[in-house]
Amino acid sequence: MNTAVTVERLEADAPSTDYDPYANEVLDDPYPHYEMLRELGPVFYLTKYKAYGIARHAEIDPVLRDPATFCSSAGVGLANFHTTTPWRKPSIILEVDPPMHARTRKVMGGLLSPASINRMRAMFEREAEELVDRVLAKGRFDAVTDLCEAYPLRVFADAVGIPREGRDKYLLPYGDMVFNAFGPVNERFKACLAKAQDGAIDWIAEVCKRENLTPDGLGMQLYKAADEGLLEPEEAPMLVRTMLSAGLDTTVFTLCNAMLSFSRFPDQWDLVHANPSMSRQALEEVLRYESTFHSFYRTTTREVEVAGVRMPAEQKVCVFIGSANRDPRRWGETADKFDVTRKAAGNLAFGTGIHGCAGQMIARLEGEIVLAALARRVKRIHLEGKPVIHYNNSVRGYTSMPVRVEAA
Ligand code: OVM
Repeated sequence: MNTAVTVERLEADAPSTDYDPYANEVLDDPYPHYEMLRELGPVFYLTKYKAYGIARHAEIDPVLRDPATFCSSAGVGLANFHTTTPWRKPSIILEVDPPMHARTRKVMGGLLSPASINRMRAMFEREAEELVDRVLAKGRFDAVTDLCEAYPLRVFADAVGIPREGRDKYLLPYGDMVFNAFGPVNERFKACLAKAQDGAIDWIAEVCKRENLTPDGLGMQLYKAADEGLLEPEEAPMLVRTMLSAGLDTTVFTLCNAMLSFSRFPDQWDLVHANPSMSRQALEEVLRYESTFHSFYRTTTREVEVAGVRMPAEQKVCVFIGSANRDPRRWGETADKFDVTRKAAGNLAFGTGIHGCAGQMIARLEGEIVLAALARRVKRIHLEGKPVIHYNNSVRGYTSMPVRVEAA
């Protein structure tokens, strides 16, 4: 008789899926796919990319709050920097772990704190009014080029303090590459890198230099922090690069997602139009409902168990924050409803934990100001044709969106 005691297996293997998060058909409408991923279980394995995935809010939040186990220094894309050479020098704030991370984050966090950026409010509001004047005069326009791109290219780039010459040509293609690089080396990545190598990468390096920055902008403040010994001299241009990498395409696409959501759900625009002071809350719901940054990775530093699923060390783990923001376990049965009156706080659009978006307050300021300026003067936003999606491996937005605005 066999008397051996069977040891109960407490850990299960992750269910596998051949799902491709980067397929055009998925990017067109990822939400049904996200539901499928959440239903697979708390942790799954992406066979096509040899990476784990997490799509539920309850598991993503603690993963992002445990940088010792789920590190960023091996890159926050699919590529593992321990085995692959990244396309550019790693970021000294994004692609680093504690204790290294704290020093750069502290400087950046100070410059982008609510107190610091409040001084930009008047300039941001003035530019938004001018832009709204212009699009109202037109009546019909392309929301992407005429509004969503135009605004950050003016106000954020001015806030950083880079030259105006070259912005239109190089800033967005550079960010496009940065965000494509968080996915696989697919055709999208290769085509984008070829384009970025045709001027944008060199231009970015040039405008990050001290001599090309305005005296009172955020960029120069990074050099002043270096003068004070808070940063190494070579770290200042690297952090200007971070601002230009993370701060343009993201806010452009967030404005796109706002314009599209309010044209699709005019009853929600009615609420904001009736009460423009709702703009900040409305923007938060846009961020939840249509997360701009959809997914990125961490890398396991040890064998670890999440919700009963074991993952070995040195594994890539994709966190689908666009899915967490639609998870009915967190948001209830109305998770898929765009509702500007809901409490959207706690959404993971800006991530969370020590790497939570350093620029989130300036991003919200831009979004709030544009929405409020529109809310005061626009009664309806009509979609006048099919918006053209901008395919990218980690951010979702548009390249064109024909609209007509009805003046209040
Ligand atoms: C950076 C960087 C670039 C893109 C995104 C980001 C989401 C940071 O260069 O540090 O944060």
